[in-house]
Amino acid sequence: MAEEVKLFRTWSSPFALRVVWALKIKGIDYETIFEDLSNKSPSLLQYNPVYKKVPVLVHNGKPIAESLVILEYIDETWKQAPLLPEDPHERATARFWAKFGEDKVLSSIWSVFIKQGKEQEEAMVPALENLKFLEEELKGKKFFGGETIGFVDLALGWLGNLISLLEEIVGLKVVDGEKFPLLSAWMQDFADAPIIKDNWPPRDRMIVKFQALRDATIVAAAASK
Ligand SMILES: N[C@@H](CCC(=O)N[C@@H](CS)C(=O)NCC(=O)O)C(=O)O
Repeated sequence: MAEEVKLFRTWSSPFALRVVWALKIKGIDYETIFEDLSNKSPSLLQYNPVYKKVPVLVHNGKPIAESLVILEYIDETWKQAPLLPEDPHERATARFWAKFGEDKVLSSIWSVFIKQGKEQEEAMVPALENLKFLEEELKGKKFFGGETIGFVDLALGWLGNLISLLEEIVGLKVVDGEKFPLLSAWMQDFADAPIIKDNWPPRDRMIVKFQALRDATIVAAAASK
């Protein structure tokens, strides 16, 4: 039976990009449905009624939501180019770091981005502490997955790009090459990998989008004080 694989996404969603990269790494053909999040399609609401968010992968009519859950599904369904290691402890460790990226790293970096002045300086402290853990985890490895891009790289991959966008918008260095040599090298190696590079949204469009998002968040925070 011919496989039917559909991906509901937006052009800029960092979470959806993880899925794009995973499908490309596995060499899976799929159809893309671009959503307008201000006017979500009935299909998206039907496939992800709980969160109503992208990405959603629909495989032979069956939906899977939440990007990290989708990555695991992809890895279990198409065995070529494995994303997770085989050993149970190594698999658990990979899931741990992906979760750490989600729970701690992303939110602490985002906090630096949407704050200003003294509050921003304060927000830098936990952000740098979290990045230090990632720096340690990269010791002796090119990618979090070892020699090749794996589950943790895809989970954190967006962050590599996001940090440099945010640094440009805010005019602040977060991942300093001297303090974080391994993380800096990883960000470069990840961004330069052909599958990643070829599926990255245009940087100038992202700058405009994230600048607007930052401005709106700052205005909303000031209004609620
Ligand atoms: N935890 C989710 C996050 C997905 C997410 O936040 N998607 C955003 C786009 S980047 C979205 O669909 N937002 C629509 C909404 O919040 O209504 C995942 O990993 O898939």
